[in-house]
Amino acid sequence: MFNEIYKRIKEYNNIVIARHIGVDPDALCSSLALRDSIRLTFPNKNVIAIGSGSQKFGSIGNIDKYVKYDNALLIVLDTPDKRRVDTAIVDLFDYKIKIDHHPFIERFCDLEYIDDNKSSACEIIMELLESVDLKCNDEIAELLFMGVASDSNRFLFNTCTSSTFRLISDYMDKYNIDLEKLYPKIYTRPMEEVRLQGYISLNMKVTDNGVGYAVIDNNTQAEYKVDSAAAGNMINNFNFIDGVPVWVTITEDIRNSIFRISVRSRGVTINKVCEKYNGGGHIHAAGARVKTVDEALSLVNDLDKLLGEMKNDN
Ligand SMILES: [Mn+2]
Repeated sequence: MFNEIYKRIKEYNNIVIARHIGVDPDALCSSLALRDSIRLTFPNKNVIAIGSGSQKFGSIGNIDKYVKYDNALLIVLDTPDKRRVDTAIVDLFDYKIKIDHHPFIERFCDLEYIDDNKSSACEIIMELLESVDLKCNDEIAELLFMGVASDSNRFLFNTCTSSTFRLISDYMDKYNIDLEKLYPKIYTRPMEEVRLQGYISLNMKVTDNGVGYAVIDNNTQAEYKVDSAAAGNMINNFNFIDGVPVWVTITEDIRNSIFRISVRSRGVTINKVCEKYNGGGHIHAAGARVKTVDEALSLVNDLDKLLGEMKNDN
């Protein structure tokens, strides 16, 4: 499959690389790394990596403005379904390739490479670059490292396999990856977010069966001077709470009149519940969007029931 992907990259002079909305370091780094690798290998091609900008991750690299090319190849990274593709009008392209590590949702590309056992889209791009004649350099290697480190929450998850560590090791042998220089690019946060984290810690409620949840409404976001995206990104900071194997943030997004729900878990499959509420994701990291707090609390209740059933089974 990597050879087929490479063949298409070689064939097209205009290549647009897209990724999911609500950008995170894996989506951003995989698209910038693949763009820079294709540019390095084929300096005469037009290659752009598009999507809405990100202030938080601005220091990672520059996103390109969307250009409508004729006869273009679209490569969608880290995105399982068409409605979550950021900016690119998918149907405008001659040929479409998807490279993803999310559980399969729908087919919308001509060629789809999906491996949901992988830690990150960046890990798949690492393999791709090692398998075909696409070039790499220190900067590209650093981007790929950041995506793997970020999506695996610094190698916490079982998606990190011997193959992940072998790839990281290979890249560290071949390229200069400066860990102390790159971690601040993905982990530096404003003091307001740290203070909001304190608010969530103090206000998290825990259901009978161990679902921790916090509602971060618009007033709270205003009080702590954070936006809804920043508030939603807090979720990964609440792992390893004793007696709380599932934890949830419910963030009001007043601009879109919705509540964004982020769910994380240890050892509990939570994406199926999220799918019932206009969402989905990985088995231990998923999300949903609902219109009201009541719907969000109903999702929390479903997760609580799930934990209750698991307790009864044991
Ligand atoms: Mn990812």
